[in-house]
Amino acid sequence: MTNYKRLSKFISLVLRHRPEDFGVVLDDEGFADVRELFDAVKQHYEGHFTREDLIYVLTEPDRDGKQRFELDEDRVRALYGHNRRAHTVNYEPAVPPEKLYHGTVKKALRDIRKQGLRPQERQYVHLSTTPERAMSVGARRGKPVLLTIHALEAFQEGIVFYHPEDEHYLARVIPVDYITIED
Ligand code: HQG
Repeated sequence: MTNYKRLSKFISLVLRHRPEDFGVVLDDEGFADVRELFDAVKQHYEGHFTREDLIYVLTEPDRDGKQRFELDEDRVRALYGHNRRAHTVNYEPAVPPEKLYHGTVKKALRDIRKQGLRPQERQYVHLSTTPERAMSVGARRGKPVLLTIHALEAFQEGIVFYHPEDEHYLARVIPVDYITIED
């Protein structure tokens, strides 16, 4: 793993999952103070990374093309992916496109057919704007299965969507009525 990838994973751990374990406090929109985050990095890596390294990782898309963080002057947040045990992160609602996609694996299908998509350990269900990205998300867990989400119809019937960055939409739950399983 490159050094920047290691640093990016650590920042995701702090900002999405365990801020309090590293002395970082998040506000209602998930923002932390950059100084606090840098203190956590310094302590964890014993000075191995500079502030410039941190700013680079926060601002540049990763090698997989994903923008995971948002820097706003002296504040920073993870754009998505927050753990349900972390401080709840709120977003502005957004109108989704007609279709969105979610990649999952076969063994989850039984529960998804019963319950729809649920956030599991995260705060929101993560939906992709392209089938390709959804399949690569699903492939992290095994042979991927593509779900098509009839997002605009769900929105028109009251499901609230959020759009933290270009490739993701988020929702609290996607009822099964709006899901087509492509298998
Ligand atoms: C499944 C990464 C049973 C769901 C990715 C998934 C993404 C259910 C797993 C982002 C279910 C949760 C999030 C239900 C959903 N019963 N299983 N009712 N509803 N599931 O990792 O969407 O690279 O929490 O299909 O790229 O896979 O880290 O969510 O398989 O954008 O930046 O439960 O994380 O981003 O898995 O991935 P996850 P996800 P990063």
